[in-house]
Amino acid sequence: MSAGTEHVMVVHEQDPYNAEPTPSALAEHALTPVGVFYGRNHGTIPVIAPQEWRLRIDGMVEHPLELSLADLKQRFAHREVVATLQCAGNRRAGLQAVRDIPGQHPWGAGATSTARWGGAGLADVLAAAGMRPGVTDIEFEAPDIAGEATPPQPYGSSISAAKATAGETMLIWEMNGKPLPVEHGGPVRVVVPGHIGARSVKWIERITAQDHPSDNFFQASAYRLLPADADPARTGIGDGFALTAVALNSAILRPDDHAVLPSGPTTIKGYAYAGDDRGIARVDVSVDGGRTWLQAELEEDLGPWAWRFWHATVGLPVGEVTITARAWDTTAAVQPEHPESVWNPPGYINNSWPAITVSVHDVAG
Ligand SMILES: Nc1nc2c(c(=O)[nH]1)N[C@H]1C(S)=C(S)[C@@H](COP(=O)(O)O)O[C@H]1N2
Ligand SMILES: [Mo]
Repeated sequence: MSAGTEHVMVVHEQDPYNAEPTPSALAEHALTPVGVFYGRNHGTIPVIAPQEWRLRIDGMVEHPLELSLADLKQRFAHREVVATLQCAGNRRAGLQAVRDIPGQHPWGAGATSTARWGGAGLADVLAAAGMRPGVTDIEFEAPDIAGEATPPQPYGSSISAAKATAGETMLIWEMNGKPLPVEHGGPVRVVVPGHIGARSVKWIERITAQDHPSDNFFQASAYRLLPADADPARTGIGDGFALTAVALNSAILRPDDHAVLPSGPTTIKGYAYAGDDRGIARVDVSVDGGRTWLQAELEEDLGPWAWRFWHATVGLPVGEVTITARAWDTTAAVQPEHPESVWNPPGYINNSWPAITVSVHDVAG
């Protein structure tokens, strides 16, 4: 959004603001700078003065709370987590190439970014409110109105009480060591590491402990995985299943798709990520359509909630070359080969093998 980002960001929509960095910009930093971090919004960004911001905690709790930002900072231990946010629509363009998905942004592999987040543990705040027995879900509500929802309503969602009280789930007011910018949810947002980005509710205003999932549109109707033969026009509340953990996925960020390159050794770089209790175990690269594979080198481990950058140096033959990758997670799951096999009507979770095509020229020797 800030000046100077126009060559870095691909803007899908101005308002609501939806933009992703180019693959090569994303590849530059393992901790994504704020000006490069993707933005995914369902409504107009609300501007809330930090002094006026209040968080209500209610529902099945002993002590309903109303907290200011100063209260949050004073009453709870400061914690940090390096976490990747990945939109469920990341890499949708690959599904749209299989079959049209109308009305949805054609996200590339840039609807994923990683930051160091600072704030308070949601578990600590919920403990202060005192959850009553029988709580199964924690609901989040924000003030931004999503026009695409039926009926139009404030953005919201929920996560399980177990995930909400796991140490990694946080209320965040710092991003990469600076106050959380408004476009990423400032003054305060939720960050749910390991879950799809949709659960990390920005501009959080209300947290409700309850015994059922949220009936907000973005929990009950959207961000659900429907079968490939579902008619999106006829689906409704509760169809399919709600997306929670991020599925094992990877992307090739360098070189650029359609790059023209000299023959000889070329370094391929990308990211791999798997949500919740899974880690990245290995990434492989192929330049012959998956007949043979070369193991990539995993770069720095930023912790259990962060993506893993990887690179591999391969010898490229002359001609049109397709470079493919596949990641394995710590349960030995591997990415599916074809986007056809994971196609679904709203176009979520395209975790098929990423591929780019490059034109390789002989260098006179
Ligand atoms: N209040 C609110 N929170 C929200 C959203 C939104 O539109 N409104 N979008 C969600 C989605 S779908 C994603 S992927 C992430 C994106 O966070 P970012 O814009 O900071 O990258 O925020 C989530 N939280
Ligand atoms: Mo998202």
